[in-house]
Amino acid sequence: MDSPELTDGFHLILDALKLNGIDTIYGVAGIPVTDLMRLAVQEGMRYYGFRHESNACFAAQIAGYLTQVPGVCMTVSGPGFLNGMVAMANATTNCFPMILISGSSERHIIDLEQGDYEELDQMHAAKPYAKASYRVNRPEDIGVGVARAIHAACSGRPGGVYLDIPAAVIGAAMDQEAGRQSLIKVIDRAPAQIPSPDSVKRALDLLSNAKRPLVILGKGAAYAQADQAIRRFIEDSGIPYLPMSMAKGLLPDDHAQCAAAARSYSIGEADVVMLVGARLNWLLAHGKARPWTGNAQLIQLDIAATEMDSNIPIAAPVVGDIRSSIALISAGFERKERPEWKQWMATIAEKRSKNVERMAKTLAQEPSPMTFSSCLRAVRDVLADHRDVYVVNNGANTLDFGRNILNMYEPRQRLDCATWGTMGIGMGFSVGAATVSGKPVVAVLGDSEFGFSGMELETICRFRLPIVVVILNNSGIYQGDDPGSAPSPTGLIHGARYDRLIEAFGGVGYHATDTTDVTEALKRAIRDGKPAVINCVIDPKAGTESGHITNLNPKSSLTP
Ligand code: ADP
Ligand code: TZD
Ligand code: MG
Repeated sequence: MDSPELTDGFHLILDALKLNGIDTIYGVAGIPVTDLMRLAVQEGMRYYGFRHESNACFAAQIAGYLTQVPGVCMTVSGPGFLNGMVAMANATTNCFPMILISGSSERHIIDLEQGDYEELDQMHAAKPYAKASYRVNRPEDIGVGVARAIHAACSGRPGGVYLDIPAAVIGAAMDQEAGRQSLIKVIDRAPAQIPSPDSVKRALDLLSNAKRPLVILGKGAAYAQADQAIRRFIEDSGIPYLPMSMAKGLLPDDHAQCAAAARSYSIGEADVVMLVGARLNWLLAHGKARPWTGNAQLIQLDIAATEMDSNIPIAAPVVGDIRSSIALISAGFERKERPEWKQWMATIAEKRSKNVERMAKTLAQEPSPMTFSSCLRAVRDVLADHRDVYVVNNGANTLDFGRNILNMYEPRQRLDCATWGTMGIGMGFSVGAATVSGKPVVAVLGDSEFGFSGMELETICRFRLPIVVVILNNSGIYQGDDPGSAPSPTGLIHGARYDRLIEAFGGVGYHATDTTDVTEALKRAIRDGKPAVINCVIDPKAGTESGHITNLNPKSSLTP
């Protein structure tokens, strides 16, 4: 008798991913997933091997954010899994869809704590930080496990999902046909969630009675990929809007209705604020502290019902997906002349011009050494001619100045630490963005931020990715120490030549001491399309402690 054709966990995992349109894996190899990665490559999937799981996991989640298909990160058990967990928590906090798949050790040894190789109860360890955490205990359940992970990652509010696959299951064989039939092609990853007609009417009533309405666009709006509908609603209504950092570019930053350069004024004076995929968290002072004045009634468009009233009362909650919600609000919105709104927009535009003028004066200065402002102005001007570039921006001052100075013109092309203030996203996000978009990436990073993931320079050189890392090197976290003094808690080494690090891997290093250097180097690096580092020497005293959130930093009243 012929022996039956067999398949095994290795093949079933990859088949389940491929069946669901997942063709890329980010990870770090080792027991028990090494052969899984080899097989993935053999079967035509893209595998990007990193130097640390955190960075692989950051790459996966930003791929998920950009494509709405969950990014997949794969790690070994125990420490490799835990290395990925900070990034997985970051995905959940930021509502990015991703799946972390880790191999795990022998269940019967783990559960009796008998000391297996890389022993850890990973499924339970992941639970507090994941939107969902599952374990597959039999090869015939791999299909269900992957399908459930996809649903959990993408439906409703997206997030990070953990999928635990013990080594024994990865290696286990089963009948090939039964295995094939056990796989599931997910029909609808993120079902539309239509808001109730009542909720839409309530929002429209509030809006039409407003005198000074304001829209705040968050990264939930960017994620929803309802770009045209959002733009049309804003333009048809004439309402001024503010983009949260990763919503920049949803409408171009130089749009006539952009209120970003009059942010405090517009929030403080608005009588109705419509939040579109933005939470009232610390980034919006919880809707309570300055610039909020208690003047505004709120409309909130969000897919998560539990988000409503989380900080202050929401007068018109609209629970649904943004594509559906915006379509209904847009359809119900009465288009007519509203002189009051025009006047309001004009006042904002006037404030904005004044602020822009003031900022232009600062930006035009050429101090030596460079400041954040002068260096970023040079970066801004080069990027204005390269609007397909994805910008990853992180650090403290580097982030705060970068958010204000670097203009975005296209949706979802600005990526940063966002909700959690996480340092270390720089290189992972860059790899994720480069690999899913095929476009050049310019990562504008603080020297401390870069250090969290700097070894991935080797990764970008190995895969020859078009990533240019611009390091704003002020010799420290927020500020640098005086030359020659003992290292302080915030100081980093003076005169560090980050440009030389990438040369070790065959990439191109540039050392920039003035804005002409920055301009020339960035132009060349983007044109070459090869991995590069531009080490920009910034005045160590140019930054402020904690950047723009000094108010969150406790200070002892007892020490001088
Ligand atoms: P930002 O940091 O830009 O202000 P947040 O991360 O705070 O944005 O808020 C994003 C919000 O968008 C979350 O509350 C999330 O539930 C919501 N969201 C994500 N995707 C969608 C979607 N497709 N439709 C509606 N809301 C969404
Ligand atoms: N660790 C992690 C994971 N996240 C953090 N946010 C911090 C530590 C604390 N931290 C910040 O909040 S910003 C920052 C750290 C270490 C680095 C700031 O230095 P930088 O930027 O060089 O990146 P600037 O331009 O010097 O301000
Ligand atoms: Mg720094």
